[in-house]
Amino acid sequence: MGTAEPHVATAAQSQVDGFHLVIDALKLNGIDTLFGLPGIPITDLARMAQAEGMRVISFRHEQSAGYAASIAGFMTQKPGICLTVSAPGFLNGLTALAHATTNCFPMILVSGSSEREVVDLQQGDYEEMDQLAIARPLAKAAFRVLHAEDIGVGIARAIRAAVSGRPGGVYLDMPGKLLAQTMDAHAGRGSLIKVVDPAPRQIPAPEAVQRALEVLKGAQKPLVILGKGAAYAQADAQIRSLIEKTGIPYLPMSMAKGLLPDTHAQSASAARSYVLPEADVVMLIGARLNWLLSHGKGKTWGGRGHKDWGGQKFIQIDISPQEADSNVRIDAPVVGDIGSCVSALLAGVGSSWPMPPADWLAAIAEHKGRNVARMAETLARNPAPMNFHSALNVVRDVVKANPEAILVNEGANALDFTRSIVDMYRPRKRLDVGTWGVMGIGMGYCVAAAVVSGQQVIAVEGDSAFGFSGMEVETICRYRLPVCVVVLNNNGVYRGTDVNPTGGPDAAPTVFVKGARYEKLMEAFGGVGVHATTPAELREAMEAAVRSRKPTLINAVIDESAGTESGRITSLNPAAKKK
Ligand code: ADP
Ligand code: TZD
Repeated sequence: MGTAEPHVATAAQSQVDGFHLVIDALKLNGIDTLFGLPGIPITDLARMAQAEGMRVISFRHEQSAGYAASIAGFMTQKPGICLTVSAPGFLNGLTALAHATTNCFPMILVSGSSEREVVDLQQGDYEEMDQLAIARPLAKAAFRVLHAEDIGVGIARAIRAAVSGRPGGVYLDMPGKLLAQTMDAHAGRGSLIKVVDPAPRQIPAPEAVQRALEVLKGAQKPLVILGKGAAYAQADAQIRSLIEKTGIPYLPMSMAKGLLPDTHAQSASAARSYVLPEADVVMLIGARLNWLLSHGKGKTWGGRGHKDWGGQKFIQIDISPQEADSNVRIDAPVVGDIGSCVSALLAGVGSSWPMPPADWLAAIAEHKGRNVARMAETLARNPAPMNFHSALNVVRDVVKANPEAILVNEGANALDFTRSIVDMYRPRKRLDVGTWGVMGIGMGYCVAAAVVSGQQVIAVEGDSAFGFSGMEVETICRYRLPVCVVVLNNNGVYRGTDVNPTGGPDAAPTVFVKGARYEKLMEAFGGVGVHATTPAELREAMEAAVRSRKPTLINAVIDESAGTESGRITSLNPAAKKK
């Protein structure tokens, strides 16, 4: 493969090629970073992008590059770009594209593709695949550009589709031939589009706001639920103001933790199982009533049977008009962007909004107090071997001392315990498995979080979860990123104690090599590896990592019998239900 030629070659002084039109179109729209993995036909695109001053982050697997792009989109409100080769590279990136769409993160998967004529006649081209057709159902939108003069429009459409309305994943197909096409440089420059107002504000209808305020006013036991849409919206001050002016207790969904500090007096997190069935009016802000909220019905919500409505009224603030009534009746949908909706509600709330009834707040405080005391007792124990609680007690302290640090989290028990034990203090600092509960986001998220923010990243990983993207520790070392990975190692998926019932030589399906030394993986690439078997060792290693900002992997060995099947969602397991 040829190396990147300087921007404009002599004979073609007045010509521009597809490569440069793509780069210039992205830069024109403030996109300065590409996450990807090179190969035919996009190697030179990556090289030229770097030569033109873009940050190009190369991964070891496209799935990690894709997850990086998706979370960069969540953090910045600009589409994260993932660049892949055709067919297999494209397919490797596709999981992340679907993940972005599912989680409402703006992302653009740009994949090189083979020659249209050959693909369409199925003549067996190198990495032949009808990528556009395959991407379409998994993306919010999918486009292909065939002519250099359309690159500007293609990228503009992709950006708008990714960030406007409900954000999502967009696929952009770039046949190899397109990148090498040339056109008149002046016309080329003129064909690029700087997208004006890519995510326009969507002002809610005044009557919808009024309706919501009336429902809220009638509440005896109001509750607000903040979802990751609220975190994405970057309307932090308005949201905090609405919560504090109304005095309504709130529950943050996982990635909305820290939107207000978890230590806030109005946080009802520690009384979650009390407030959900008890609340009479629930205002959802950027949160869907999907499985993570038990579909808004059933016993979690005080319903008698598992599909019964609990009797509460719902207000839902969401940018998607189709979201309301997806699971239960929404009495007051407020459709618009969260910043505009919350501002409109705030204006209606004014300065004399009555506080929620004192007995509701007192009952929540009592439940909280009891649960917090119980948790404190558990966290203070120091069992040998270490368990999830004694290890996470350390992480909790380190995050408290470093509130700007970004916490990446995946696993089953490793996820559930971290979510409930580790308090977050700032918005958008907790990045996790999201709507699907997908494993494999870990190292890709770490790379993107460090690249985008420059902040220290701390990843808390189940040992199984880590394995999905573990090779990216090389990427972390290569770019010298301030990432500290803590692998909570209990020798398997969920636990390491299963045995093969036949007595045969194969390990049980959930069990890994016992006593694996994950820290050596980091050492292999020049990072710091630590084997920690006590909370004191874990603490020392984490503090050193944060101090030095060196790539660090701490193999935190915990009790292999700690944890439950699937963590908190054992009940979704058909086999476990039968037991
Ligand atoms: P969680 O998993 O935290 O409960 P979800 O991903 O289920 O959150 O819900 C996020 C919701 O936020 C989606 O329904 C999405 O349409 C909505 N959303 C995303 N961005 C915005 C925004 N800027 N304004 C309004 N709603 C938004
Ligand atoms: N594959 C993918 C892509 N996503 C998944 N969620 C799973 C498989 C199934 N799965 C979970 O839901 S959690 C998990 C798997 C394999 C790993 C749990 O083990 P762990 O964490 O070691 O990461 P704990 O702390 O030991 O439970």
